[in-house]
Amino acid sequence: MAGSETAGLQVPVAFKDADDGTIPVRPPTEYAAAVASLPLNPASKLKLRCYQGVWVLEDWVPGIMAMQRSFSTRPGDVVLASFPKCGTTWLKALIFATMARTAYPPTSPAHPLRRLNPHDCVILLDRLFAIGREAVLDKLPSPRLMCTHMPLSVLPASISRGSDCKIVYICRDQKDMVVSMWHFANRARPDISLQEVFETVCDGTCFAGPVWDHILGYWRVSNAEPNRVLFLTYEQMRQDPVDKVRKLAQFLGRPFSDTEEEAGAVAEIVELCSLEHLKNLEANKKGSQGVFLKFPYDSYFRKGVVGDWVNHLTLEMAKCLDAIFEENFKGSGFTLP
Ligand code: PAP
Repeated sequence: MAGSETAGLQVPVAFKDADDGTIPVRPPTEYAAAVASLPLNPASKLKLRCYQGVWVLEDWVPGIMAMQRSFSTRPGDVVLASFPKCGTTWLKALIFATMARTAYPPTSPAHPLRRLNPHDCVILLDRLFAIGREAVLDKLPSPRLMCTHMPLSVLPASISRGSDCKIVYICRDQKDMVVSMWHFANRARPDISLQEVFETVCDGTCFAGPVWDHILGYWRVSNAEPNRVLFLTYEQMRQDPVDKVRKLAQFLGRPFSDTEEEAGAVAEIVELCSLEHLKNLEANKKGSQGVFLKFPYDSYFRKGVVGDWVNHLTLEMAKCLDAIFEENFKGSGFTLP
């Protein structure tokens, strides 16, 4: 399917629709020796290496190195950035639906989000580079929608400092994030306990951690360059999704017209991308993704409840997490809304 154009606006193509499987895989790189010399986290069952101050799955490090070396943005690119379990799936769906709405009205039965998991619409760059299939990005028509769990500090300069692409970042209360991460990890690795997830978040050695550095990196740039980085929180999105989708559309240069507003287009996008709607679609009930670890599609949709941590964390754990984050945010001016 080619990038269609309606009313002068190009719309994104779902990544899976652009990937016909014929693009060759990049041969293994010379990075193996460099990876072996990086500090290994002995406490983690996930084999994490510390690369440029960030804990990355060992199998993903060569991909991150390749991404730093070879990825460059194109005008119109949009990168969704998040720490895992902070609202990535939801935001992928919302960005895709908002950007694609002229070609695919949200109520259309043929909408790609009705047949594809949001992760197949907006690709995770980190994993794509990890499996050496990044050449598919050249085939993806503009505007390309992409995602990363990496902090700004390790992204290629064309994303972190360039003006060709916009970045949308989402973060979430750390207590709900820990609980969500544990539930998710548990589907692929039932041997990972809540206590382990909690401890690695607290000491900063979880995947993509430390979390506070991740958040502050994007938050600072969003303050300095609000037209380039939009900073959202899961809690604000839950509270008023319609308002946030309006902001998102404005930021992406595709504000809703009066006619669209009157027709209820914003609410229709919110409904299309709602947890209740997405989790009940066949496309999201079956299948899985991942190469090194397989994650069932349905594991991306759980409860979506703000404050669900009370059902899993002790008060002591909650206080400990809050205190650590508060300490690390001290002096930055950042507080979670
Ligand atoms: P990822 O980083 O691995 O892609 P991510 O989507 O960020 O995961 O996190 C999943 C969380 O978002 C789950 O939260 P919970 O465990 O607290 O329930 C999931 O339920 C929630 N989520 C997924 N899709 C939606 C949606 N459409 N609306 C609201 N929340 C959602």
